Amino acid sequence: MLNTEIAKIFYDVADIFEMLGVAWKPIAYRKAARQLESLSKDVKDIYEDGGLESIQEIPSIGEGLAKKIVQYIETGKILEFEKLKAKLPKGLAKLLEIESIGPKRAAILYRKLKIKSVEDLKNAIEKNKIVKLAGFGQKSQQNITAGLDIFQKGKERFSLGEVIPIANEIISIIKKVPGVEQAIPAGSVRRWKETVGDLDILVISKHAERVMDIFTKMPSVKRVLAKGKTKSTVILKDGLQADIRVLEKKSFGAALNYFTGNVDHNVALRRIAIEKGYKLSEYGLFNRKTNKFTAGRTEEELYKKLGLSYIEPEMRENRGEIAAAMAGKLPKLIKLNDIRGDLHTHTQQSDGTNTIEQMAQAAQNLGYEYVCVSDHSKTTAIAHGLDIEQVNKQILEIKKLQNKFKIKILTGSEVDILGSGELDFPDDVLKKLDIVIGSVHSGFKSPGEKMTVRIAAALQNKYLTILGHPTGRLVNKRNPYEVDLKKIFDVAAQNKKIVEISAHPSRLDLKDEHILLARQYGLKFAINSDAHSTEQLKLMQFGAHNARRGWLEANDVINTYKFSELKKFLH
Ligand code: DGT
Ligand code: CA
Ligand code: CA
Ligand code: ZN
Repeated sequence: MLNTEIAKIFYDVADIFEMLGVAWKPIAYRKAARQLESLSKDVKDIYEDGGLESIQEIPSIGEGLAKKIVQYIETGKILEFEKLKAKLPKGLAKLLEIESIGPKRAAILYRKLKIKSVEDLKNAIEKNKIVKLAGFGQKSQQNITAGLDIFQKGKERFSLGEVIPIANEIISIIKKVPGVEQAIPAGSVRRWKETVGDLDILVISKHAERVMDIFTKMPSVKRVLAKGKTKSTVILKDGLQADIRVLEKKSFGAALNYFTGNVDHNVALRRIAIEKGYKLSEYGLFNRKTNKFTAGRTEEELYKKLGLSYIEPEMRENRGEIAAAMAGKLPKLIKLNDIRGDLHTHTQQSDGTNTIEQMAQAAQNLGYEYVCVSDHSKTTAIAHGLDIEQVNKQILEIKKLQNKFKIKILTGSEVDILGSGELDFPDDVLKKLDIVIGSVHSGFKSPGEKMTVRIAAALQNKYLTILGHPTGRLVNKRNPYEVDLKKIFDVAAQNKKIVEISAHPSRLDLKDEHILLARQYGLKFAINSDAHSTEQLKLMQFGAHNARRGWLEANDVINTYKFSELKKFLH
């Protein structure tokens, strides 16, 4: 939708004006951006139906902004924004990607210390300069240092959410090359690891040269690092490195296994092969004495020959999966298809972009049996949280809408867990809702003990159903808040609370290791998209694969239940 694109530009413009010290414009631009995000109709349609005038009729959008929107609709660009961007030093915008540096602070750093890049920032910290700035101090410098650290680590690895669409596009290009029988991503992408170092693609084809030609000439390629007969490496325009290998059909399983990894899993497999009198390589499983090829066409036959049940890629991290496969005790992993509903979604009534009706329709189109509307509660002001009156109204609206739909629409709320551990709504409001998701949205830097007490208190609220994104971390951006997770899982289990696996690729919270830990407490999980638009409902796949990395079965996850079972469970 154009609305979200333009809103993003407006948010950026607001940031830039703020950095430049311009007074009221940032507020106006942000207000307009929020307004655009909450429109249910595409501005393009509004414009086509009613011209510039009808754009001007949108609240918070005056003539000036309306003209800019029209310019974007017609040309895909806003000239003034391009000029504005050019005014700023290039590195400055990068600073905003660092947690705990907003536009205001970036502006101060720029004006007072001439910091205009991440490099400058590093130097300033080393020279202890930020401590001395008015309004900053020791604590701020520490926070900025921590943010910088995560930012730099994040630059080395891409988030899976960025890589999957790129991988899919490359695969579809390669599959169209004449003679290609198979093309598939291997490596960390096939294991659905949350971050990716580089993309590895494996291909079966008799005409390797054709594949090499097309691969190195894709429009998305920035630089060809190596082009061989069966192997090439490129750097894509967004900085991701991609490797491709064309292989023989006969040993494709062995190669797929080798290049899927991870390395530790591979090493363990090789040891088992040796114990059994074989030699395992990317070319196949061979008899050690006679060198005779024994297996390698498929991964399944490889594992079988090694005396193991088939291990799904998401489990191949050498975290006990080999022992489990040897004992025939692997879990039967959950599949995306097992998911029957989404229990955490937002509408335009808080910070989403679509109406309840649109969200319900989209969820129904995905084949779901149920969907829960869980807008924010009032304390999350930046997300336009609902107050009590608005929640009551929303419940009635949902009841009315239900008649129009086959899909069950559950009433819910993503309620803030306040600093005190209380929930943001009184019990008599919570009581009316089908699902209450309690989430922490503030005080991320409070000491572990305090956070643990806070969340544990919330888990004791009778009406809380799900603990939302339980660690608050953001992939490549923010570490989990300090909290005693064992304690939290213990309290959750005692109080029969569900823990969430937020499927959004920027969250994936709980992360895989934490799912493995939570599992030991006998907890049940809910995998939720936390969709803020109809499109984002599709992010569920990231949650499902993340759950597989945490060894979960369908039965561990409540939104695989049929609606009747879910209802029983919730009571
Ligand atoms: P990444 O790219 O850092 O996200 O992680 P991977 O797992 O994709 O690693 P990558 O691209 O370096 O290599 C792909 C796979 O190839 C890796 O998962 C296992 C295999 N592999 C790479 N180097 C070695 C090695 O030295 N020994 C063994 N046994 N396997 C290796
Ligand atoms: Ca890789
Ligand atoms: Ca690689
Ligand atoms: Zn949410």
